[in-house]
Amino acid sequence: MAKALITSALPYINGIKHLGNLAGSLLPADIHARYRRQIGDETLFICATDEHGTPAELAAAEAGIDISDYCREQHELQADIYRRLNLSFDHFGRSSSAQNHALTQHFFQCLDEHGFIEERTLEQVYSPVDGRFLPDRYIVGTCPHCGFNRARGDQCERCTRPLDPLDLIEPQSALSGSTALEVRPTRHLFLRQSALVKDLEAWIDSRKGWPRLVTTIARKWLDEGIQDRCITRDLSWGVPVPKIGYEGKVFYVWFDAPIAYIAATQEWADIAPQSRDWRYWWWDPVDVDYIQFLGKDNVPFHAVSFPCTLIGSGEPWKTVDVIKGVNWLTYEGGKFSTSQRRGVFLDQALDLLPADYWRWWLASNAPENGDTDFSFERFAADVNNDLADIFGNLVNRTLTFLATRYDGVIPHQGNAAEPEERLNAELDHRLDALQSHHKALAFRKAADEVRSIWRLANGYLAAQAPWSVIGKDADRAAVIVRTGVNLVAIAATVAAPFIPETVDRVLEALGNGDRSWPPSLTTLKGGQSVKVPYLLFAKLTPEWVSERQQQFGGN
Ligand code: B3M
Ligand code: ZN
Repeated sequence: MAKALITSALPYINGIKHLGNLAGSLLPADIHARYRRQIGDETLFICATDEHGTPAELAAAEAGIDISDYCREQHELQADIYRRLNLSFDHFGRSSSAQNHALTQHFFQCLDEHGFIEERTLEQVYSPVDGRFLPDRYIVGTCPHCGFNRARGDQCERCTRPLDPLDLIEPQSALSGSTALEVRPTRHLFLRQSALVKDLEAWIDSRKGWPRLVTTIARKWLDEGIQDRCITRDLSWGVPVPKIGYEGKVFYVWFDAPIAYIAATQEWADIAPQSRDWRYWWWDPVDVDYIQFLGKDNVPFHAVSFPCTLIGSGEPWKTVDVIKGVNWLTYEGGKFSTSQRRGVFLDQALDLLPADYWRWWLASNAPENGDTDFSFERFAADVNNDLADIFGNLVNRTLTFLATRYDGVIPHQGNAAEPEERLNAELDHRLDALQSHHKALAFRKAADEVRSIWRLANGYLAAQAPWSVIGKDADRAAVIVRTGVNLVAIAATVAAPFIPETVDRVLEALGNGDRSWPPSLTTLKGGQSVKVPYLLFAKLTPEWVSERQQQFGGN
């Protein structure tokens, strides 16, 4: 039995996330975690809110609440939404936890002892009007690389390049809008990533199975030359820097956020210390497969920065095996934007439809080989076809036929014949393909294969037509119906990682909670009674689509 450690990029605390965040990391991580549990692997799925940094401070200031209250409320709000989306975290923690404070300081001390920390005096932007330094997002201006005019001091949202606030053209304070900015000296700590380049390169070379997108981004960073990285900030909200002379400064959010993958595992272990051991997963572990899920803008931090922290500590920490990075989900031809409230946010999505509609569409259209555009029209067309016509119909017509003609009891007569053998062979082949797509973390292909299995089931029933055979050959009709009910169970089982809530309802109707792998055509036997689940998926009408387009400002 393999062991799978799975993390999703930590959703940032300021506000409810949109469909793009779900598609980029949370959902693929959940599908993979569910699949690994299904095949019997020992699985730990960890996530947390990423709570430090300037956007949180700015949002709390805007809302007029204390930053720690703000984060607590926002954490609860996000946790509730992820529960409703059936994201099966073993733990959803917080980067502001006591565990993360302690662990972040520990990593810093290790790095310092090994000579990887260097003090430098920096010239930083100071705003006399605001009475403070303006790190990162406290300052906005034009990106020197691509000309984007709302670039932030830490990273350009358009070209994704990390920035130094002093790089910005025509900078201004995000707090007061003041352009009367000065440059003043301030002391900061740097992680000497340049001293870790050899180790980092060897580490990257030893990784296998990274998607090309991720390898390309990591290589580009290595080729451009890894820079030393400033890991402290003149802020008060964050993990305090445990060094004399650094009172009142905290670590940079991107230093402590990935450490929270480990710290959130410690939070999880602290809930039941007798039965849970975080070291089992993170400290020199045996045979753990560690997979990180994230959007492409987060790749540099996971392929370069965080590994530098772990490797530079000199301690036997688990590093990631595969980084599954994906492209963007776009919204009706443009970008999703949290700051501009453009797109569909997860609370709105859940108000419109149950989680499985969204989960299915986002997985079966995963932005794996390029960006994917979400539009309500495409969404409705796919949902109607895949979920209502193909899957819903398979379940409904099979189980309704069983209910009306056999009183809901699976018949025992008859023996499987040539059509069932052919079906079985085809099914084996498709289940193998599905497995290999899951192993390759190719979710779009996995969803395609699930759809093919649904179609195979529908095709078998259409060709064998039990409704016409029943009048001529009762034994033969019984075989077909029994096979059909098992096909429904298989169709549900293979879909369980994607649409878990619906699958639960179907398997419950089949009186069989078993969703283990591999599913077989003979699991459900004659004599067992079966119910018909209430309508699984409603069709989305053209009116629904145009109302949504108006509501959300689509085309
Ligand atoms: N919070 C994602 C973002 O806000 C970031 C991920 C952290 S993963 C350690 O872009
Ligand atoms: Zn740019």
